[in-house]
Amino acid sequence: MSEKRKKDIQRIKELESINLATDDIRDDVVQTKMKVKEDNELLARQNNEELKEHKIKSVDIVGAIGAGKTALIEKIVEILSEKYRILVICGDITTRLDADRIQAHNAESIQINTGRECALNAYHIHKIIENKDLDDYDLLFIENVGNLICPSEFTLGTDTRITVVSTTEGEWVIEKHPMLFKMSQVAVINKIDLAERLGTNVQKMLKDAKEINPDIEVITTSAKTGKNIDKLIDILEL
Ligand SMILES: Nc1nc2c(ncn2[C@@H]2O[C@H](COP(=O)(O)OP(=O)(O)OP(=O)(O)O)[C@@H](O)[C@H]2O)c(=O)[nH]1
Ligand SMILES: [Mg+2]
Repeated sequence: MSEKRKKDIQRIKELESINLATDDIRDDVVQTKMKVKEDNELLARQNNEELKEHKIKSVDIVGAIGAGKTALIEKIVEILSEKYRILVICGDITTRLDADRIQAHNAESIQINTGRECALNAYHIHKIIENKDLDDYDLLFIENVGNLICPSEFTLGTDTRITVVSTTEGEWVIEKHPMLFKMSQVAVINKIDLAERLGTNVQKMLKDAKEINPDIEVITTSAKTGKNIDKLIDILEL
């Protein structure tokens, strides 16, 4: 085992020691978790290759509960549904609410109910794309389960990941959840229409995102008023 891997395992053991049962099984649990992550990465790469083979551009949207992920997708598909054949996959613990909202904007949508799982994984997406005729689509959006932590464990195989937070979550939300910003290409600070009334320090949020990931594109939007939705579409090169 390489020194780097040993260090990784030690770090995970320290971080997770409270959650893990007893010393004798701790190594096994850590190894299993790492294996699950590796397998997920492999499948995510396969998903991406398959989507690319069919010339499908793909974007997944992660973010806190209620930050406006579905509302943003509704606005985006409203604008793009004439130009692209769009498939939207929505992840939620239960219900078909988000898929139904999106379907009303002329985009085919599929709901995955994850039950007790707090994020989608590459296998969920793999199961859908292997059962679809991918020649029927140009663009895929995936809305993950509302959560700022779990989706960082699993990539899905999309070209671009967007992390969405909103002004209602307070100006510390980005600083407190760095993982998803590190692995995303775009950060959206939504509900900008409410920032003034709430007194949220949006400048701090913009600065935090850039400090965590200097390469990330950061944009403020309002899915309610439509502000900067066109700019977001430009950033996504759609
Ligand atoms: N004022 C304002 N409200 C918004 C905005 N975007 C979304 N909302 C509202 O915020 C609530 C949650 O929006 P959703 O789009 O359901 O959020 P979500 O991130 O998809 O939520 P989950 O899928 O449950 O995690 C709804 O009542 C939206 O109408 C915005 O930019 N401004
Ligand atoms: Mg939603």
